[in-house]
Amino acid sequence: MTTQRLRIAIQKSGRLATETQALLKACGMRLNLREQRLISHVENMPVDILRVRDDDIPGLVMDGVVDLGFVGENVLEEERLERQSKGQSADFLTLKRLDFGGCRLSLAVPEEFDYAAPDSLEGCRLATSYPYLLNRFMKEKGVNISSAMLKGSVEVAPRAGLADAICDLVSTGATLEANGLKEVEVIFQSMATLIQGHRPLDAPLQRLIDKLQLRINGVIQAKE
Ligand code: PRT
Ligand code: ZN
Repeated sequence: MTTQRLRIAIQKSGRLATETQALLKACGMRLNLREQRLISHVENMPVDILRVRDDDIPGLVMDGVVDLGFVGENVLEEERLERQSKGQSADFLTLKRLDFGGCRLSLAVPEEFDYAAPDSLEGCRLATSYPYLLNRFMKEKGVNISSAMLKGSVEVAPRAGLADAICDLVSTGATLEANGLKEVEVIFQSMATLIQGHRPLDAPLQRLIDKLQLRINGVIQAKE
């Protein structure tokens, strides 16, 4: 009988990659991620690391393809809302909100736009990579907008005449400023988070997850 291995999805490269890898190493995993492989075996634990686009991580966890995933809450909540709207399963457990990847999903308008409240955007078109989070917010506020889905270059859409305003991730605000935009509303606060699939696992794998969770708590506490 082959021993079962825990499958963990992490971002391959990007804003979460370095800190996720550092956290796993701090938990005692010997990672060898130099090669460009999709799956890497942890040398000293029954763990396989799957390195993918961050957008794929929530679905991989929700579909039970992997057991754990490290992902931004923005991407996670957008996927959950999309699946919910399509009647697809969107279950998962949050094991730990982490201490990196912090950002906010905000509405931003051109400097000269006269913004007072969300209803200032009535009838406007907003460019975003997060249509479900945006539409949930606007629905709550009772404001009718249309959204233009852009996976990248969202911040240039108003100047390019593609949209009146945007809904995008912000951390320092430098990108907005460089594009003549001002942040007017925060609609979602995000951190990186560790999630687990909802299906029960065999006892040895669940024990490994419990151990990992304790170690992550320890690593984060030690930094505080
Ligand atoms: O290739 P892959 O699909 O995996 O990566 P990606 O390009 O989709 O994502 P990536 O690596 O850019 O971001 C991964 C996650 O990091 C996001 O989903 C968020 O959870 C988190 N995060 C934290 C951020 C930022 N901070 C951030 N600043 N994601 C994006 N940004 C963007 C922001 O939209 C702006 O365009 O970075 C730019 C700089 O931000 P400012 O405000 O500092 O100028
Ligand atoms: Zn992505």
